[in-house]
Amino acid sequence: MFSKILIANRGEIACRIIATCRRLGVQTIAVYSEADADARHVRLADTATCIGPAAASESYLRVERILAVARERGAEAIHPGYGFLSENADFARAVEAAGLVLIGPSAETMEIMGSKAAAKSRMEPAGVPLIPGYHGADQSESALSREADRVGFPLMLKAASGGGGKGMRVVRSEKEFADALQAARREAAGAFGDERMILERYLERPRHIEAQVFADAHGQTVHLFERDCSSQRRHQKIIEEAPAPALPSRIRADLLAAAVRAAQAVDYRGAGTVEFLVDGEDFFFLEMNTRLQVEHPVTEMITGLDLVEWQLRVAAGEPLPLAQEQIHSRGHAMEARIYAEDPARGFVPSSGRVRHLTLPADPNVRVDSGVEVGDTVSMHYDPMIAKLIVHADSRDVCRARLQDALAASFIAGPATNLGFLQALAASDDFARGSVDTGLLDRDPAAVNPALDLPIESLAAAAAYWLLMQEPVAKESCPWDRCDGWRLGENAPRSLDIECDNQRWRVEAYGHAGDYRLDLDGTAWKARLEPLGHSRFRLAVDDHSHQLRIHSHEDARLDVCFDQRRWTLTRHARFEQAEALGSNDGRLLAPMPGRILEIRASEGTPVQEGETLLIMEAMKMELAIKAPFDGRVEELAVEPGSLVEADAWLLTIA
Ligand code: MV4
Repeated sequence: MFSKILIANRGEIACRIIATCRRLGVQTIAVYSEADADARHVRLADTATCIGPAAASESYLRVERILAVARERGAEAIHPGYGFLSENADFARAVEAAGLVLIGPSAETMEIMGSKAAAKSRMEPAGVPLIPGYHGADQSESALSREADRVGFPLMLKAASGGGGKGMRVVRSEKEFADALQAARREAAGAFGDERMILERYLERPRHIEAQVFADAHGQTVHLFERDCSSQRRHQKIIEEAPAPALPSRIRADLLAAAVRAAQAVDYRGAGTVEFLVDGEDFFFLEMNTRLQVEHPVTEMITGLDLVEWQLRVAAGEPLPLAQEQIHSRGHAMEARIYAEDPARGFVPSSGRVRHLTLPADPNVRVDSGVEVGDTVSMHYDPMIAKLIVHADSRDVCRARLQDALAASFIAGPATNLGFLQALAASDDFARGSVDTGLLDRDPAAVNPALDLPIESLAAAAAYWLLMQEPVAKESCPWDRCDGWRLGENAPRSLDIECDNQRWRVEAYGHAGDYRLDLDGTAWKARLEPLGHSRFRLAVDDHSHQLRIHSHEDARLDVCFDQRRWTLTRHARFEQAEALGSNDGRLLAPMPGRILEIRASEGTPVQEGETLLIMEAMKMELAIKAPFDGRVEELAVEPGSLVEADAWLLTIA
């Protein structure tokens, strides 16, 4: 075994590799970019060296710099993780030339699998089923057009040296072919510097099932069963699981045997994944990934093995730890990827500082994460924050545990796909195990329908905010209470609550978690009882429910109820009344509070709607905006000032 390795990666996978190294007594050298100086992988590693600026091309992709660090620090081997340099044959060659070991297959194997045409040519004689098509050398338009007619329509044009989803085109008829070919060639030339194409019959709704294989340098090759990764969006995987649901055992056995033959056909070494498209009873080779994959933990959960340990042993020249007959699959595992992205805005990546991070601390849930509270999710890298991996004896229990793990998770700061993951996990398609690769792109609303806000979620949010307003101590003194106490009877407290651009006005009576909520003329009896760890029991009229409330601490919270997640925002009651007293340009405080920030300065021009100052009132932030274009004439407060309701804040001329 090695005594010291360098990890040419970042984030959760670097942390994951360090964990196994620590267990095996292998020292770790981390490399990092300037943006990652305080990253978790840097903190966990035995030593760490900065290799350049944030952009990957100036840090994690700098081959010479990484090799120099490896030599200086005395690494014997380099683990490339996934992404970055992990499937780069030139890097593999450079590592070898530097007298180091790359934890992965040979450069030659990477090169073959980097080309769809070369890979298919190798698979054919090995008896690995291929999608009917053409991957020949004659790339003239007439040859391709003739082959297209032979393959039939619809067909798929794929860049011969492409990977993932780039340079692909579906062609539905002969008359579309010439234009599609031209467009695909142009795209492929731009993306890969190679305009060669292959043709394949287009499968409309295939499942993506991949086999984990392992090979040592002594001629042994085994599989570690399969994973189903059919739930994808724009080629980004979302939930993966093992075993593949509803895969007949005959097909599973054939597919796994074909995967082993595929690895043998390219003299594979180390951990690899053979991807297949499964269409009814048929399965076809798609491509082989010559790296450890993001979703490897589901395989670890069903086999009880540590794949990084196997990688290290095989790279160090040891034989595979187990023979095929000694490798068993037990139960069911699922992995959900939590991304910093905003499903409400077309899944655009979201970046920023992680202000709160709650991930399940449950022996049934494995959390692989590269991010901690206070860390920044940078737009320079993959937006994955963490992976939740659960295991159970059956798929149904596994799915239930995943749902619970998702509901228990909470991230404030960047937007996340947690609500989308919960919707997918709860969907009929996922429950049946019938998700195909195109489902989420065809119709995201199929698994994530816009649901009306249930009264339970609204009542939970209202009751939570009401409860939080009530002081715990000194309750006996009416002057310290903000729950509407008055001599004689309590006045209603009102809340303006927003969810998905809809607003509700709730009038509330009561205190200490026991309320009457008046909403659009209906009165609801709500009782909220904290159970700890974000769990609450909520009774609405005669029904009670367990649910979770996660507070963002900025007048916003997430309610997880009935396997779904709602994000609710509380608005200041007088928010629309920002122009109180605006006729004479004197802006007054809409409620008592504290001045947090002053954006305006005396004498400067301002525009209508511009935020002039921010105050904190009733635990909320409130922006005071200019009611019209003008100039700030006089500022009457300063940051930190405590103001009464209707206090004069500033004057605009
Ligand atoms: C296909 C296909 C249907 N028919 N090939 C997309 C990524 C690339 N690696 C291969 N891909 C596909 N190839 C034929 N002949 C559908 C896809 C595909 C897909 C495959 C796996 C996982 C997700 C996918 C999402 C859309 C399309």
